[in-house]
Amino acid sequence: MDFSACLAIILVSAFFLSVHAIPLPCGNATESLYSMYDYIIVGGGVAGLVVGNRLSENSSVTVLVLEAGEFDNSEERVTVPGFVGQGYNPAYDWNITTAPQQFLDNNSRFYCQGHVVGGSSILNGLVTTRGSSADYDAWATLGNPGWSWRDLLPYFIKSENFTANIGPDTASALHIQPEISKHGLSGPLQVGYPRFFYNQSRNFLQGLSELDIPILDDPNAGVSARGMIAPSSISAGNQSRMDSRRAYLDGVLNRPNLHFASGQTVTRILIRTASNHPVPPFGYIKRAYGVENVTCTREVVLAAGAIFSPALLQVSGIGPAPILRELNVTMQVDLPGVGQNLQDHAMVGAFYDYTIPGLFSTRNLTGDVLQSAQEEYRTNRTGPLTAPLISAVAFPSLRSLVSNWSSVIETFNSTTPEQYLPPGTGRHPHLVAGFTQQRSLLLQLLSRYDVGALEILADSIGTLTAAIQRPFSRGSVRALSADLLANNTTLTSNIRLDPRYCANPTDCSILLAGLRFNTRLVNTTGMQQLLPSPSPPWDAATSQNDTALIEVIHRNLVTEFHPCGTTAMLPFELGGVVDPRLVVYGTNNLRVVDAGIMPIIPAAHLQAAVYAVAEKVSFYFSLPKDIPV
Ligand SMILES: Cc1cc2nc3c(=O)[nH]c(=O)nc-3n(C[C@H](O)[C@H](O)[C@H](O)COP(=O)(O)OP(=O)(O)OC[C@H]3O[C@@H](n4cnc5c(N)ncnc54)[C@H](O)[C@@H]3O)c2cc1C
Ligand SMILES: *[C@@H]1O[C@H](CO)[C@@H](O)[C@H](O)[C@H]1NC(C)=O
Ligand SMILES: *[C@@H]1O[C@H](CO)[C@@H](O)[C@H](O)[C@H]1NC(C)=O
Ligand SMILES: *[C@@H]1O[C@H](CO)[C@@H](O)[C@H](O)[C@H]1NC(C)=O
Ligand SMILES: *[C@@H]1O[C@H](CO)[C@@H](O)[C@H](O)[C@H]1NC(C)=O
Ligand SMILES: *[C@@H]1O[C@H](CO)[C@@H](O)[C@H](O)[C@H]1NC(C)=O
Ligand SMILES: *[C@@H]1O[C@H](CO)[C@@H](O)[C@H](O)[C@H]1NC(C)=O
Ligand SMILES: *[C@@H]1O[C@H](CO)[C@@H](O)[C@H](O)[C@H]1NC(C)=O
Ligand SMILES: *[C@@H]1O[C@H](CO)[C@@H](O)[C@H](O)[C@H]1NC(C)=O
Ligand SMILES: *[C@@H]1O[C@H](CO)[C@@H](O)[C@H](O)[C@H]1NC(C)=O
Ligand SMILES: *[C@@H]1O[C@H](CO)[C@@H](O)[C@H](O)[C@H]1NC(C)=O
Ligand SMILES: *[C@@H]1O[C@H](CO)[C@@H](O)[C@H](O)[C@H]1NC(C)=O
Ligand SMILES: CC(=O)N[C@H]1CO[C@H](CO)[C@@H](O)[C@@H]1O
Repeated sequence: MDFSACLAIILVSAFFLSVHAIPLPCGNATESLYSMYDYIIVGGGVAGLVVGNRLSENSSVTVLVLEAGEFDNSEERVTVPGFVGQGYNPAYDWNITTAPQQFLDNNSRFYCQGHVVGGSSILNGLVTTRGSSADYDAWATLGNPGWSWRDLLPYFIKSENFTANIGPDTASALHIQPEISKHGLSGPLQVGYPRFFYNQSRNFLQGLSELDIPILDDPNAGVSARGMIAPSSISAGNQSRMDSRRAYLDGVLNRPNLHFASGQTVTRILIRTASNHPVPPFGYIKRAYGVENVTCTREVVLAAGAIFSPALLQVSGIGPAPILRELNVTMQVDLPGVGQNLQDHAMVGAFYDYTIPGLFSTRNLTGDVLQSAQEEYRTNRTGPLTAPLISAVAFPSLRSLVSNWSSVIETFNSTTPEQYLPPGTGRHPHLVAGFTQQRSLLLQLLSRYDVGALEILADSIGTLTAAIQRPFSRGSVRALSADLLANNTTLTSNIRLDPRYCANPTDCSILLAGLRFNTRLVNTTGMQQLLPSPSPPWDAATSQNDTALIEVIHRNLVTEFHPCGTTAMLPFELGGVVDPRLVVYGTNNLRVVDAGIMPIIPAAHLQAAVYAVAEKVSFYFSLPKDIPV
């Protein structure tokens, strides 16, 4: 980052401590007593702001958060739930483009990620789902003691202030009967329901019931493989977006020991050797002593998200040896997993066009109708603009999607673990070993009745989107230049993001099963009341033609923007990057805390889990660290 800009910000901000013009030298046990900051957090998104808040609760430590983006201006485009999903918000986006998707149609995909204080929680769809207990039990099974559902539940609760906020009639019509003991009532993040629901949600739930998919009363209580009205990250009273900035930062900016600098793009972590005793297999343990250009720390916390954190590690000398060599950076730690194991929820929307006369949908929100909805929202905080784009969803199990579910599993089981991993660095023996374990877990999970395989998302106009929840494909992220700002461009043009959607064709087959399921769903009595009138390729004829549908999937596949897994919490021999306290292997004071640490993606929208992970690790900071040996 540019030091003069940082200094300017520091000087104009009343809440900053006086700053030493010359950074104090680092290098011995007393360094924290001399340093400007005890903790430097890179990235002020979901995880970074949680950690910044919790660490600075202790007034005896100093914390600096560096965020590349700026503060939003509380524009209605950001805060009003009804405007979510109506086009992206360019001012707050990194504008990433993926590598051409060779297993689809060879086209790149646009990839939204928040470049703003609050990160992607300023852009996201507000959907708040935790997933199933099985999702987190899988994390523990993969070699991460302390990360099962039971271990994480207290932190889901800690982050949340849940208010159902709906009347008894709506509650019973929409099956909203929360299990209060599984919810937080005093956490920073407000979670609740909007004051308006589109009637089509009822048709969707009825249709699911007709197909023997029951509806959950509380989708966040540990079982999620059913239909549901998902809660939203909105404040109950205001009916406006709740994000990590409003939940975790705005209220604590006046803490004298918490410094926040926006507009600061970190380009490298400064790393040196910590001791002269080598620890196999890492060699000399490394220590992070700052970022360019702020120095002296107790710890550096990387919270730049699943795409930027691994790229920052690589340019700082921590990553797969062949990539470090290509980047021509000094190798600090040879960690094959950095930037690998990328997982995401790929999706395809099918449009059935509800044509029943008098239907009210988001399509009606134009002209005078929009104007009066805006007036109603501004005056009363009621009406259609309180409703997010998506709240009616389902996470059906593979068994409930397709009758030949076991042959899908067998097809996958007949492949070898390395077959579909990225070639070269992606097939390092550690990564193959790690994926082998993930694979057997995936097979177990997909055989269960109570675990979702796919998400179906219903909007009000007739789109039923199918999103793969347990992908078998693995992608990668890598820095293309040791200088992330090389060629006078932004970070994003010096990073290659390749999700490798459907690298394993089983993923596209499961999406196909989802689209087939949708044709059954729109054919139910509940859904037929909406008079769906699909045109090709969603009409009856095409939807029976698998060849045609696979072509459509390849052409139309996009994403829920849920990147994770690229700095996985896994044992080192399984391609792990961080240990169960989220300390990077081979270092003694560098942590990663963001979606990248998820070893295997949960069948859920990710934000609730990221908040919980960050709450949990905040507790670990007070404990002595395990130096991995
Ligand atoms: C369009 C969209 C819709 C989504 N919808 C939902 C949804 O409805 N429900 C849900 O649960 N989840 C949703 N998600 C996902 C969810 O928002 C993310 O999983 C979550 O925000 C990830 O948190 P994070 O802390 O890992 O990263 P982020 O929240 O993205 O934060 C990373 C931060 O680091 C900053 N940063 C990156 N590089 C640097 C650098 N070099 N220097 C300084 N700062 C840097 C970024 O600007 C950003 O602020 C959505 C995401 C997107 C993009
Ligand atoms: C530790 O660092 C301080 C500040 O740089 C220095 O004054 C002191 O001599 C150092 N002590 C040791 C043992 O190196
Ligand atoms: C993304 O694009 C928009 C619109 O072109 C621009 O305003 C914004 O600054 C870009 N974001 C970054 C990080 O460059
Ligand atoms: C939790 O939400 C309720 C209802 O909106 C509100 O009254 C209360 O102040 C909130 N508590 C916290 C700690 O934010
Ligand atoms: C690699 O770095 C060394 C030393 O910093 C430099 O001399 C050399 O030119 C670099 N090579 C490339 C290909 O950039
Ligand atoms: C919504 O708009 C459609 C036309 O696009 C119209 O047929 C319908 O009656 C409108 N719904 C309401 C409730 O006004
Ligand atoms: C706000 O609510 C009041 C009371 O229900 C109602 O009379 C008024 O018309 C509403 N205002 C708007 C702009 O909808
Ligand atoms: C996968 O195949 C192995 C043998 O190759 C078999 O032992 C195992 O039961 C299979 N698993 C599933 C879920 O079919
Ligand atoms: C980057 O910009 C600087 C100053 O504008 C210029 O001197 C340099 O040549 C540019 N580098 C590249 C690779 O375009
Ligand atoms: C930067 O520019 C040089 C010279 O134009 C080019 O060779 C190199 O590939 C570019 N790097 C990236 C990351 O685009
Ligand atoms: C729709 O339902 C009708 C009768 O309920 C049935 O004959 C038809 O095959 C179904 N179509 C699909 C695509 O499931
Ligand atoms: C199915 O779709 C493919 C590709 O679009 C097409 O070539 C084929 O004729 C279709 N089959 C039938 C039976 O319509
Ligand atoms: C403006 C400034 O101080 N830039 C420095 C940042 O740090 C790098 C190396 O760590 C120096 O080369 C720059 O001069």
